[in-house]
Amino acid sequence: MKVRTICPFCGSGCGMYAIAEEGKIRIERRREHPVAEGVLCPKGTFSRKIVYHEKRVKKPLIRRGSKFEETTRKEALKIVAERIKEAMKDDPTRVGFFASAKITNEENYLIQKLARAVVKTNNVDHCVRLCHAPSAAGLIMTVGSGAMTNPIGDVVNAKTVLVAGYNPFNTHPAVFRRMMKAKRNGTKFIFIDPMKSKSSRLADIHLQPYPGTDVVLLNAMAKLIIDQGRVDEEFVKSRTVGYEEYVKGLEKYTLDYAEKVTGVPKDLIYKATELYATNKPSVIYRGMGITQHVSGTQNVIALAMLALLTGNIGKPGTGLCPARGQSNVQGACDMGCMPNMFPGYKKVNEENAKYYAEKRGVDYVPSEPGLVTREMIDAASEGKIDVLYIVGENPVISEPNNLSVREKLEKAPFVVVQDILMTETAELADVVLPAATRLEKEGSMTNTERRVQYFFKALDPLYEAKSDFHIIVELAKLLGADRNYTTVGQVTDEIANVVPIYRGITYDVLTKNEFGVARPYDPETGKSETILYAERFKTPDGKARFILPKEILPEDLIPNDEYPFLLISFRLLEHRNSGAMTHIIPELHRLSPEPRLVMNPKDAEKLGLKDGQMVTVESRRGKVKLKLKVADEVREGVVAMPYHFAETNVVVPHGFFDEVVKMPNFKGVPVKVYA
Ligand SMILES: Nc1nc2c(c(=O)[nH]1)N[C@H]1C(S)=C(S)[C@@H](COP(=O)(O)OP(=O)(O)OC[C@H]3O[C@@H](n4cnc5c(=O)[nH]c(N)nc54)[C@H](O)[C@@H]3O)O[C@H]1N2
Ligand SMILES: Nc1nc2c(c(=O)[nH]1)N[C@H]1C(S)=C(S)[C@@H](COP(=O)(O)OP(=O)(O)OC[C@H]3O[C@@H](n4cnc5c(=O)[nH]c(N)nc54)[C@H](O)[C@@H]3O)O[C@H]1N2
Ligand code: SF4
Ligand SMILES: [Mo]
Repeated sequence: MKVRTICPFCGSGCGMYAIAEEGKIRIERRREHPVAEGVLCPKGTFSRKIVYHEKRVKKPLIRRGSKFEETTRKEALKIVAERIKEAMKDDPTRVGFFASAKITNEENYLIQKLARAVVKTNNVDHCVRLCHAPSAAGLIMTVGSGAMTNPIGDVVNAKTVLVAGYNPFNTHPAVFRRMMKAKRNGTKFIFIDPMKSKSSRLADIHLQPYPGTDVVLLNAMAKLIIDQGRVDEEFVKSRTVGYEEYVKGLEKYTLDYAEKVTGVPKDLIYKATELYATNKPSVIYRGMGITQHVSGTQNVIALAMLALLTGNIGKPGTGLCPARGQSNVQGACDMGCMPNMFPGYKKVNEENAKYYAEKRGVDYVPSEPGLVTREMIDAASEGKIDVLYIVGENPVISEPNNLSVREKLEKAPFVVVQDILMTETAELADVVLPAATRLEKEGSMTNTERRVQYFFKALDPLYEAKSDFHIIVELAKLLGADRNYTTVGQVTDEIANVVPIYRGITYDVLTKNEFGVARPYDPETGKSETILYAERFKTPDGKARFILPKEILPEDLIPNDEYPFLLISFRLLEHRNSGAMTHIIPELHRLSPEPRLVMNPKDAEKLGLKDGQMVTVESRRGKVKLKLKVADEVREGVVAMPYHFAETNVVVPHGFFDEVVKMPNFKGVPVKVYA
């Protein structure tokens, strides 16, 4: 049967067809699909190989000593339910859930509903904590809501595109394709990235700051816009508040200061600022180079300030575009899989807790924020969490100082992993529940441009796998909840009813619109708000906020004589995140089978190191040995490793966080390198 599905990898949300044949899957392109446009990158095409892979978790497993034993799902879920009940009796916050950016809106909605309405804890989070949590927080503070303002196709309407800490050639090929189209039409590009990449070949101006210094660079750009009288005064007056205070705070950000801190020549900063502020409309795209820092939220705010100063928001070709990483990270956030947010970004507090309790027909849901991912892992190892339930995440690779995550999960009293594959994290679990892959289930997902799309099942789950939907519903019933869903669509409709930003996005609407609809959607007119903030911001008074971004650089994150380089991580086209889903696909794995350290030729020469030799890279927290690649892809003073190997997060220390959202400082780690 040929069905419409969505690629399971990045947040572009390319539509494709899947055809299940005897023991094989075929993927076909969808020429008419507005995101994919009939093109799929290699990961999309090879995603079919996961379904029949030998690394699939085939049966429920239960730990007996150092080994796993196969069991039935009934037995496994009974044990899990008993452990949860025991923990709940004592204190519901002794249970914690990792939801997942790889699963559907319905599944994420049900996980947080299970946590909040049944178990009664707000301990629910997911990989957004390692990804775009600062984007949501920073944008909510400034413009009132946290998603991309303009659709990806709108980039062709921009005259200038500012790309900060983002490499879409590798990470969102569907976005990059549109940027190339814009380039061919004469659009100018500014890149802010310490690395050169296939993406930055688009750059007319490329600023290569020291990692972690973006706030200083961006504040200097803002000051220059003001000093040169290039502020859109009408916009600032009618649509914003806090301008005067903000301007006062910018005094110290001269071009000289910015050059000194960031290492970017001041004439380049000048030219880039001039281009962004005058060659309008201008849009800003950004990624992990902006968010994965102790100053992640501040970086997000600093970029938003440029858009507010120049009125580059609320119109075609403008906007603030945090390109969301995983296929449904936007949806997992929208559904409230965060410890401090109910669905629809309603803050966890008394008032909103009452609203959700009423909507869910329960006596109460907790009004105290819960723990973030890493805090749950720590709490489990310290005996403060009894049951840690991890759905579709691989923290043993993806969290900083991942060797300590391994130790902590080994110490944790009871860990459940619900995954499609036997990952490094699943290996440490007490119970492993086999989940169905994307092609074995249905549901809705929300891509980076807020497009909510419904996809269908190409084949029944193999082995004893069940969809995450099915498993979570079964578990909730065992915990005494009333969950009489017979179809996924019933939950889609519940979301349309309960989650304000999904109002009207029912099963019926989604299945009738084969390319989905963007949220927010007006069921009366059948139209979506594809460009946000045309007239009002989503703040209570409708105005955007000027906020002075803070410069945050702890002493221990500044290079010194002992640790003279700053290490960053980046993504390869052929691999995905922890590598769980791409190292098992031979066609992808063999393109990059091992990690490498990229170093600038000048630095290599100074250290007497040669391309291809083995080197040790050592931070204050850990060291690994790997091959050296000498290339001018990276600026002097900086070294870079692809993220998709266990080695990277052995070196990245735990303990440096963004103070607003607790995002770990993945990028910009002082290290030494030696033979
Ligand atoms: N092929 C592939 N695609 C993916 C993924 C994948 O793993 N592989 N993962 C998905 C996910 S989850 C996400 S979140 C997205 C991420 O997509 P991107 O944000 O593009 O990811 P990265 O390559 O980690 O980081 C982007 C850039 O930030 C730069 N950078 C590092 N430090 C700094 C800094 O201090 N300042 C500035 N300005 N730049 C800096 C790096 O050099 C790099 O070029 O990709 C998604 N798509
Ligand atoms: N050093 C460094 N570390 C980083 C980053 C970095 O740039 N540098 N980036 C961070 C970012 S942006 C992110 S998003 C995180 C990602 O961190 P993780 O989310 O932990 O990594 P993934 O490899 O994406 O995990 C995917 C898991 O989901 C499972 N899965 C896939 N589909 C399904 C499904 O339908 N159901 C279930 N139950 N499971 C499924 C896969 O088998 C796999 O185990 O890593 C972060 N860590
Ligand atoms: S661009 Fe993203 S969604 Fe599209 S095929 Fe590639 S990985 Fe999949
Ligand atoms: Mo991500």
